[in-house]
Amino acid sequence: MLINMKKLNLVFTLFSRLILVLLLSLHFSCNKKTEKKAPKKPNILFIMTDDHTTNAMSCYGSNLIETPNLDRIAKEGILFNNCFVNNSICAPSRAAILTGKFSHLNGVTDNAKVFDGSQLTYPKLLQKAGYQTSVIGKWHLGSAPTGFDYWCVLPGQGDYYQPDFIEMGDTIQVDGYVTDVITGKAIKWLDKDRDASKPFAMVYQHKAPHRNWIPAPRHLGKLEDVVFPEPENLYDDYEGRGTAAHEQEMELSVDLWTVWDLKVATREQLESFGKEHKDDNENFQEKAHDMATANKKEDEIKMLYNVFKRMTEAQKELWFKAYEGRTNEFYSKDLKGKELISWKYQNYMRDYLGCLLSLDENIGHVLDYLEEKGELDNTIIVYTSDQGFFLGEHGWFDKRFMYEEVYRMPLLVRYPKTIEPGSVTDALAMNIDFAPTLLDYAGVEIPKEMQGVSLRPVLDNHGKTPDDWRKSSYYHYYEYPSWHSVKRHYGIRTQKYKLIHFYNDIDEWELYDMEKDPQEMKNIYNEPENKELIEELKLELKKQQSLYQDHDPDEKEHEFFHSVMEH
Ligand code: SGN
Ligand code: CA
Repeated sequence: MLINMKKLNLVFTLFSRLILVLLLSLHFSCNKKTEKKAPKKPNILFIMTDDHTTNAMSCYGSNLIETPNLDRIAKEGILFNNCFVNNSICAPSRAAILTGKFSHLNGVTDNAKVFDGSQLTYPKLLQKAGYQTSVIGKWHLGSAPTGFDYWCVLPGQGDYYQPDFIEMGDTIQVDGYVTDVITGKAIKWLDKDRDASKPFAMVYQHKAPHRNWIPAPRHLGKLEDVVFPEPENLYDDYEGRGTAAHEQEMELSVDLWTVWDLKVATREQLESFGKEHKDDNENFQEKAHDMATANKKEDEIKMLYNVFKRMTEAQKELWFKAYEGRTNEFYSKDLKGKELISWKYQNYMRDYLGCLLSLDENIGHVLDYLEEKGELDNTIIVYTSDQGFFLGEHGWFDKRFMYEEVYRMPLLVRYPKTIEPGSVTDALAMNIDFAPTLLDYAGVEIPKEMQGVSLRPVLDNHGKTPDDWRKSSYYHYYEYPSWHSVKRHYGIRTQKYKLIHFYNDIDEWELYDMEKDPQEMKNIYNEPENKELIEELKLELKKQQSLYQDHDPDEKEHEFFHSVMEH
C-alpha cells in the first residue's frame, strides 16, 4: 500500500510537471505568434524632385518622354490627378510638406525666408516613434535639417557636376553627377549606415530637373536631334487675361537666356573667361538676379563659367561635342519672333528632359535595391516634386502661378499592403497632406496643429473619393517683387472651377472653367452670367481662408473676420 502511494505520488508529480511543460510551451508558442503578428512598421521612402511637371511623366500621359521607373511606381500603386501645392516655389513647398501647415503659419512664405527648424515636423515625430530618419539631396530651407539621424544636403540650389554637400555640418565636394551622387548616398545609407533593427524613413530629394537643366555627362547631346511637339499655347499673347499674366518675366522669348539656359557658348569664350578670372572665387550664380536685369551676355558667361569650372577635362569634351552644333546654329541663323521661340523651346526641352533620363534611371536603381533586399513591399514609396513647371505652355518656363501646369504636383504612392495597384484618383490632395498621411501609416497620432489631412481614406480605398472629402484646395503665393515677377495671389480650385485674386500692387480677379478650358486661356470672371457662381466661390474662398487661418493681407483684418462670421 505504502509503495503504491509512493508510486501514485510519483505519477502525480510527473503528470503535473508534464502539464506545466505543456502550459509553458503553449505560452511561449502563443507569445511567438503574437510576436510574429505584431505588425512591422512600414518603411518610408519619400522621393521628391525639383520642378518636375506631370507633363514630363509618361504615367501622366506625357507626349514628350518615357519615364519607365516612375511609371512602375504608378502601375504598382496609385496616381493622383489632382494634387496641388500650397505656394508654387521651392522652400515654401518644402516647409509646408515638413510641417503640414501653410506658409503664413510655418514662416516660409518665400525662398528668402529661413526655416525655423525648432518647429514640429513629421520626421521628428517618426524619429520619436522609433524610426531611423535621414535626408539626402536638395534641402533649400536655409537652416540645418532637424529631426534626422543622418543628413547630407546640397548647399542652396546645389551644383550639377562635382557638387558640394553639407554632411552633418561638414562641407565636402563629391565627384560625379548630382543625381547619381545623391542616389549613391541614399543607397549607401540604406545598405550600410542605418540601424537596420529599426524601420527607416528616408527623404531622398533631387536637384534635377531645376534650372539651368544640365543632363548627366552620359546623356549630353542625347536628345539633340529629337523634335518635340509644341504646346498649343506656346505663342500665347495673354489676351483676356490680367496684368499678372502680361507682366510676368518667364517668357521663353526674352527671359530664357541663350548662354546660361541654352548653353550657347564656344569653348574659346569659356576658356578665355577662365584665364582672365583665374583667381576669382566669386559665386556668380548668387548674383544672378541682379545680372538678370542687366541681361548681358558677359554676365551669362560668368554664370556658365561657374558650372564649367567644376567639370573634369573629359566632361568638358562631352559638353562641347554636345553643344557645339547648337551654338553654331544660333549664331548662323539670327532667328527672330516665333522662329526664335520655337528654337528656344526645342533646346530647352532637350536639356530639361535630358535631366530626366538619369533621374528615372536612378529611381529605378533604388527600387531595384529595395526589391533585392526584400524591403520593397514593406516600404511606402512616395514620388512627388516640390511643384510643377511650365514647359512652354503660355510661352513660359518656371512656376509660381496658380495655373494648372505649375500648381499641380505629381503624386504617386506605392504600398501594396493597402494600396490597390493601378489605382488612379481625382480626389483633391495637397502637399500639406503628406505629413499627416505618413504619420497615419506609421501609427503616430497626427498633431492638431497640422492643417493637412491623412490621404489614407483615398489611398486605401482604390482611390475612390469619400463623400465627405474636401471640395476645394487653397493656394497663396507671396514672392513678389522677385525672380520672374509673378504678382502675389491667392485662390481656390474646386473640381470644376478656379478662382484667383491677384493683390498687393493690383486688385484683379480671374475665374476659369477647368472642364471647358483646362489650359486657362479664357478668364470668365467678368461675364455677367457668372455673378452667382462667383458669389458662391468667394464664399468658399473665405471658408478656406478661415479654415487655414489665412486672409488677404491687403484686407483689414476686422472686415475679413466680420464677413466670415456673417455667413
Ligand atoms: C533660381 C532660378 C530661378 C528660379 C529660382 C527658384 N534662376 O533663382 O529661375 O525661379 O531659382 O527656384 S537661376 O538662373 O539661378 O537658375 S526654386 O525651385 O528653388 O523655387
Ligand atoms: Ca522647385
